[in-house]
Amino acid sequence: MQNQPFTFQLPKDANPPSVWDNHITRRLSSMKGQYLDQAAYEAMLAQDDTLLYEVYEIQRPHVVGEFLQGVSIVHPGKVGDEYFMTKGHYHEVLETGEVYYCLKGQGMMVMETPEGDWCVQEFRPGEVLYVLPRWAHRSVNTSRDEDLVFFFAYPGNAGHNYGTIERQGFRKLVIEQNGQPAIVDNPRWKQG
Ligand code: M6P
Ligand code: ZN
Repeated sequence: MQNQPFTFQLPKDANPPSVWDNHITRRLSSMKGQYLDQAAYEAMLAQDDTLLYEVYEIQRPHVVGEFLQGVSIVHPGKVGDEYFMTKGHYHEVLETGEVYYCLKGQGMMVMETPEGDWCVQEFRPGEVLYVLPRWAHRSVNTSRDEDLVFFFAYPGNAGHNYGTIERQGFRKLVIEQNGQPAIVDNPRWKQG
């Protein structure tokens, strides 16, 4: 780990940033129960445990005052009509936000709060997306054939709470309808 201030470059295409410590890969098998079309999910998994997304993380202490930063790449594809997406999470420390900067591709950030608010914002290259404290977040790649690539930074003490989303899902899904991305209610969303 660096003990001096440092700089690094962000990728212009789907390459990793010039500095990173952990390479996290998430495959279809880690998304059990998350996609609406369970039959399509099982059929796809039987063929191949497809790589859905990757995270290149710069290691920093998980403490107040630090920022955890990195680059994520969500690959294009669908399970049934539902686009490839990240697991999504709340922060363990709910009152912590996250900054995203879209480098490449097209997609959407699906967000919601424990109070019942929801919001979907588009990822556009060159734009910053700010996830407020208290908002669960999931990135979705809505492109047919291009990676969605973004930089992220969040407080070192935030932590990831995956359990809530694993149990209840997100209120909204992003699916392909008539060849276009559409935001629809998640019929399986349940409180708790
Ligand atoms: C973003 C950041 C990371 C996160 C990653 C993948 O890049 O929020 O902290 O790990 O997305 O999302 P998830 O952890 O929900 O799988
Ligand atoms: Zn987060």
